[in-house]
Amino acid sequence: MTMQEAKLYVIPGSHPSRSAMLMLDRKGIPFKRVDLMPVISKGVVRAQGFPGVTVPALKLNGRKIQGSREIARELDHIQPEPALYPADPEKRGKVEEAEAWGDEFQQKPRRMSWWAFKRDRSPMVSYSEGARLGVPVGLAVKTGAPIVAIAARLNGSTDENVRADLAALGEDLDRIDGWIAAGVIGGPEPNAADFQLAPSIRLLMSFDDLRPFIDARPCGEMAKRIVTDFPGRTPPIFPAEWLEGLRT
Ligand SMILES: N[C@@H](CCC(=O)N[C@@H](CS)C(=O)NCC(=O)O)C(=O)O
Repeated sequence: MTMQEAKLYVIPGSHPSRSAMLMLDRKGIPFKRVDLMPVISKGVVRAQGFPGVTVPALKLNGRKIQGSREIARELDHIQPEPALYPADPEKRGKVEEAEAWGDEFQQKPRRMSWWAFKRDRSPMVSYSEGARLGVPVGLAVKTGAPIVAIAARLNGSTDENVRADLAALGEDLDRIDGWIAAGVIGGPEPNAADFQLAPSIRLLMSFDDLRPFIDARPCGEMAKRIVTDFPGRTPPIFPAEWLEGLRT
């Protein structure tokens, strides 16, 4: 079967979008990346005929596949090697469990990012490195206050939620380190859960406030190995007392 060129709709700096890009690269499937502006992306993706409003959204061989987990399964289906899921059902179950947890976990770095951008939009430019949005990134960021306000609201980026996310982060990272210790992720052949989790960790590490607590952990090492480059940097922004839980 001859493959048509794949088209992947993404938002610059979006962590699950990076998961999809990494998995396409892993399979050696060439694709055209279409960068979309957050919030505006919802309408574009719907207009392209996808059932939902989120990125990553992939057009491949006439099919429309939306969601990082769905994309992982479809890629293994159309091209089994290198496999994104283990053949052994028990091992596969564990990878799927870590992957599903990672899909939920995505919301925490997403919520933190919009919380931070609402306070200071200037770091947003760094997250759009290499993106082609159709307008200069600097201008998009300068005029982006309404988009940031909507995204922060839609993602529940309240002080209360972000504070709770930060308080639980140490435990979340311990859980990921536990999966590495158990050999579920972090092995020599990255699987769908590695690709799901690593970009979320890299997005967390883009915060100067958080990087020191993650860098030397097994999950920090794993994330740097799987995602060799991840754009963006946010200077210290969280109140010191919100980071207490990470210090202990
Ligand atoms: N968990 C899903 C959802 C992904 C998701 O929520 N993507 C965000 C970007 S990180 C999005 O499209 N948001 C719409 C917006 O920002 O307007 C996945 O892994 O594909």
